[in-house]
Amino acid sequence: MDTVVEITTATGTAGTSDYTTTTTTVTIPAGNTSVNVSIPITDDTTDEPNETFTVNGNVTSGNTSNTDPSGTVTITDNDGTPVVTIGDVTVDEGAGTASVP
Ligand SMILES: [Ca+2]
Ligand SMILES: [Ca+2]
Repeated sequence: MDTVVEITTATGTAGTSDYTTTTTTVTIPAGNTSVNVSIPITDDTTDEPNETFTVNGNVTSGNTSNTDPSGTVTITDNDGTPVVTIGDVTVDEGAGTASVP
């Protein structure tokens, strides 16, 4: 007997700017035990903590002992901590002000 699972995603500390909300239905063929669901992840440029979102399932057809499985996806940040810099300038004493970048 095939198992049919409706898949939805739910935001956690990861929001919709961090991954693409995904709603799909997957069929696990009889004799198989798993399928993979692809959920696009956004590679942003913001330094941030690792973030998570939830993938929920609703078994709509099949013979399973549970009907509401869920899992957590952890997105590990790959952006470095920003650095604050203050530039060096040389200014004539008659300039009035020093503009420091
Ligand atoms: Ca992010
Ligand atoms: Ca990031």
